[in-house]
Amino acid sequence: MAGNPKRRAEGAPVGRRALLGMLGAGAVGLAAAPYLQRGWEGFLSAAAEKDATGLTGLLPNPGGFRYFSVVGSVPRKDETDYELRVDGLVERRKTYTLPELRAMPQTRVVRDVLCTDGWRVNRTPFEGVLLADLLDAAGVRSPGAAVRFTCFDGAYTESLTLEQARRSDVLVALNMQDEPITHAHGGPVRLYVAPMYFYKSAKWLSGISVTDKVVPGYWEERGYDIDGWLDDADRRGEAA
Ligand SMILES: Nc1nc2c(c(=O)[nH]1)N[C@H]1C(S)=C(S)[C@@H](COP(=O)(O)O)O[C@H]1N2
Ligand SMILES: [Mo]
Repeated sequence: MAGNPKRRAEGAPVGRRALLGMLGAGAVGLAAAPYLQRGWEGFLSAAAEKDATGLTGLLPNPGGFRYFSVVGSVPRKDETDYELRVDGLVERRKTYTLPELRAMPQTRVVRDVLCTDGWRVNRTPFEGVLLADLLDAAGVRSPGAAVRFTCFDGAYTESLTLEQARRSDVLVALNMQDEPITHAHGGPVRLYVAPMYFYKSAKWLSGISVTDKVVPGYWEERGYDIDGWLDDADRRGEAA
């Protein structure tokens, strides 16, 4: 973590913790601290050392990912109660259900996922609705210039400029690794901002609000760069 250019030392690990609350109550007290310090593999081995019950065998294999949440527990939502609200500086506010999002044209993006903590997962498919399509449907009005994202975990927020938000590799994602996004990965709907560090990809997405300027997100208020570009990203990108 030290020396990571995306994070200032004083802003670093405040409140950052793993998503163990979702994975099974028994695992929480056991392993939250080792997980933080050593990452998933460290967590698994630490848990295995202490756990004679076989509990860790029940934890899903994250396939190179680590699960992150800034809160301890997040309500589960599915097609019966999930809603995504688009509002702010738009002509037409709209609230989408999960079936409505699934019925819209879907775009697939396959890139490498990188977290500022240093882990990466290469060639990860995400699929969903272009954020640009939702913005077009809503009709951005003056002086709209940025987008603010809110989450049904009640805490996390993110932001993009309108230009970034309209890129053809920025999705309101419904699938990840060719399966519906799991709760632990931010399902049923998360943001996926392919050209930026994964902290930009807000999990449990519930709100998209057009604003007149960028409002710094949760980690950005705690020291992360608002500029989340990956080193190899094409910053001009392609508007969708
Ligand atoms: N709502 C919410 N979204 C979030 C986060 C979070 O804590 N809460 N963490 C971010 C960070 S730092 C990363 S690396 C990824 C982790 O996604 P994953 O848990 O699916 O691996 O989610 C991002 N989006
Ligand atoms: Mo991250």
